[in-house]
Amino acid sequence: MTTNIIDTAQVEQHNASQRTTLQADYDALGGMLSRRGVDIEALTATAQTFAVALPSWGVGTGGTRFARFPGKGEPRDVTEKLEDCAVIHQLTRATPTVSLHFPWDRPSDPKALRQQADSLGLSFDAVNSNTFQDQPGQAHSYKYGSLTAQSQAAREQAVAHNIDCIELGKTLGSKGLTVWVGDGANFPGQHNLRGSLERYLDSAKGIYAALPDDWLMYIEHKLFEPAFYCTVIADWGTSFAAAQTLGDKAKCLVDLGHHAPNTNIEMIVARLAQFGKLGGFHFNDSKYGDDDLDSGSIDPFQLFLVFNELADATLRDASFRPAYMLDQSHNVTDPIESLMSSAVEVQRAFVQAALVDRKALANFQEANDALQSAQALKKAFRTDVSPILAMARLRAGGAIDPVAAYRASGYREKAAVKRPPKAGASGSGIV
Ligand code: PSV
Ligand code: MN
Repeated sequence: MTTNIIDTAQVEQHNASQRTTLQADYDALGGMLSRRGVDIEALTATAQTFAVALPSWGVGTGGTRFARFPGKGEPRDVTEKLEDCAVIHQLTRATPTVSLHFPWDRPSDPKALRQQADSLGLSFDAVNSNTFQDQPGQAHSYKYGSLTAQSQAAREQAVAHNIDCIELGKTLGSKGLTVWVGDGANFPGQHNLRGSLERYLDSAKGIYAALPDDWLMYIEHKLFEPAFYCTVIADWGTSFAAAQTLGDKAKCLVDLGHHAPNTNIEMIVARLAQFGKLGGFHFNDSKYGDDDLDSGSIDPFQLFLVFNELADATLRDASFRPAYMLDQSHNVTDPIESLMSSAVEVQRAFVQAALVDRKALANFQEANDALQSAQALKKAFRTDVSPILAMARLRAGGAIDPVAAYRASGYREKAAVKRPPKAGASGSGIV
């Protein structure tokens, strides 16, 4: 029995107030789509298959290295983070899993945490290791790197931490470990560029050896930050080479924000999928760099093009299932609202990509009709599939308008009373 955090009567009341309008919009869209030979019911069923994992660190207010402006009623520990994640899933029905970050989320009793998740209708996605910060009492500093550090002791400590994350993840029911290291250099000459990657591979082999057979290791690349001259795993090419070197259980993870502006990310997606190494995503959006803005808030067309490649890859191999996760920092919004809206934006791109007339597109491509090829994509992208998304939520027991239902529930105000700020609480977002 799943415990619903928001009173289901309140959600029903919200849905009742919007149901007639939704049905009218849904019927109108259904008529329009059927004239294009598309069955709206099939698309709604497709929408219902969509799921994206929530980052535990996303439910607290994030910040920049200049400041963090915490909101009211923020979760103070991992159990409160799970409660917020459960609210997001209850209203969107699109976020059934949570990705934990250790040691930020280290539970005192992993079995009890798993039970709590279970009772809230949640389970755990990939766990994330953290060797980009020093932790209190840690023997060796990561100031000069972790998996790639010159210091063998620091490298061994970083490997041991990753293995510890795997062990914790096993108890929680996770099936993957995401490894992102901030290792890199701030000055030309600071690193022997080849040597640091050799050390990375050597350390990563130690982690890979501890992976259970049914687990994946996701290698996340990032162009820059915190290392501003060069990052050891800077791009998909290096990530791909590392995944190839490690073995079948190692895959590449694409965080949308970890590329230079204007990078053709959908092409990276196509390449990695073609060679069987696309493991998953961290979704977010950006304008200038790794801004960690809400998914789809700046360039929804790019998100659509990414899903267009994923739809193509799925047609070629029905078993292709990359892991989807959000990875965002919410500095000026209520994180629950941002995560709900973002999950819906990613789901929107997923459904729009399913709308592409692939036969027509292939014919236009064959005929070298560049204009019509582009229009075939635009036609799908321009279609407002909001009624499909809302209907999918309604049928799955969620809210027609998750943000409106959330605001009406008064959840944040109640959390503010229940959760007064606590010194040393495990926050979230990197400041
Ligand atoms: C690094 O910028 C990153 O994208 C990695 O996924 C980290 O685990 C996460 O952000 C931490 O916020
Ligand atoms: Mn990320």
